[in-house]
Amino acid sequence: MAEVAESTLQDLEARFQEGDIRALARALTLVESGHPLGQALLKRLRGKGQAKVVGITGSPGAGKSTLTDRLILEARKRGEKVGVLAVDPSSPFTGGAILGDRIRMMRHHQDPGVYIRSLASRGALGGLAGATVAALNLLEAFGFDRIFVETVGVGQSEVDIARVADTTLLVLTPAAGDAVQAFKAGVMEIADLFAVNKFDLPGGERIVQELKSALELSPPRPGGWRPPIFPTVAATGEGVEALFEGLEAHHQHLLAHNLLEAHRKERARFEVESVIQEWGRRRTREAEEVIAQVAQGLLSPEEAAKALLGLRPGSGNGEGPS
Ligand SMILES: Nc1nc2c(ncn2[C@@H]2O[C@H](COP(=O)(O)OP(=O)(O)OP(=O)(O)O)[C@@H](O)[C@H]2O)c(=O)[nH]1
Ligand SMILES: [Mg+2]
Repeated sequence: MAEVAESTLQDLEARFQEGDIRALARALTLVESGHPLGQALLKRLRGKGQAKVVGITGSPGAGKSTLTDRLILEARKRGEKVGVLAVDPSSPFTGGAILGDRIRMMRHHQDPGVYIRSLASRGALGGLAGATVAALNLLEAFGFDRIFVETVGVGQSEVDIARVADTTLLVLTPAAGDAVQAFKAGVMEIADLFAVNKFDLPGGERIVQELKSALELSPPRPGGWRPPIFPTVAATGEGVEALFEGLEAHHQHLLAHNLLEAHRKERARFEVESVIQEWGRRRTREAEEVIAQVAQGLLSPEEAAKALLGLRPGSGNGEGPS
């Protein structure tokens, strides 16, 4: 690395370690844009800090941001420093998400113990971008006690969030079909806790009963955890304190059963996979000729992949690199 970059890196790292919030903001921007300086900083900071990472997912408009806003209050009451990542899926029907999140969590902007950042999840095929996890690692290194990651549950992202967070909260509403959706998409298995939000609307009790029956049939979780269900009205704050206690109980469960380390390993695995995916995509974009040969039947996809990844032609069993 060039001399100038090294001193820039040292300067940024020093300010970051001093707790300068502008250094954090700068680092996040660097990481989000994939700038090498961001990666270099992250490498130095990795493993510093240990936050309770809570993933909050659910269908668009379920009240995730409103609920997060309330959960921040609960965390602050307990003296925790809180970081929030709101992942905008960049999809047409949540186009206003970033502005919405700002408005819904605005009251915290004067609070130096709270940092809120919206991120675009572009680049990860509708999933949680590797850059999001990098941002999460930065927040953790900055010394936040608790980090909330809000993602809209469309497609892959709720499965991804469960791999990245220690605790995954699925937000449902009495809206018709919400619970059914959850069963269908298999997100039942990834949620550690459920919030049935908008409990002020009709149908909440029914959803709770449906969830209970479904959970009785679902396989036991590591350490014997049984996902609890919390009725909430995020709009007024009703039920949020109990929900926060539930998050805390799950964290204690992870500690008591030595499960935190497995979560951290899964997060690392997710990060490595994200990098491999991104490299693979980049390689493929640059390899028009090889792709054309596959299209013409001159190469098999496996042969092409091996060539692009720089693996020996004979390696593996024909189904993948070994
Ligand atoms: N009736 C009622 N409305 C609520 C409740 N919680 C949130 N809302 C409203 O639901 C709408 C969506 O809330 P958000 O918090 O933005 O939902 P979200 O899940 O973050 O939405 P996206 O990030 O766009 O997916 C807003 O108009 C909220 O005021 C609740 O408990 N009851
Ligand atoms: Mg939101």
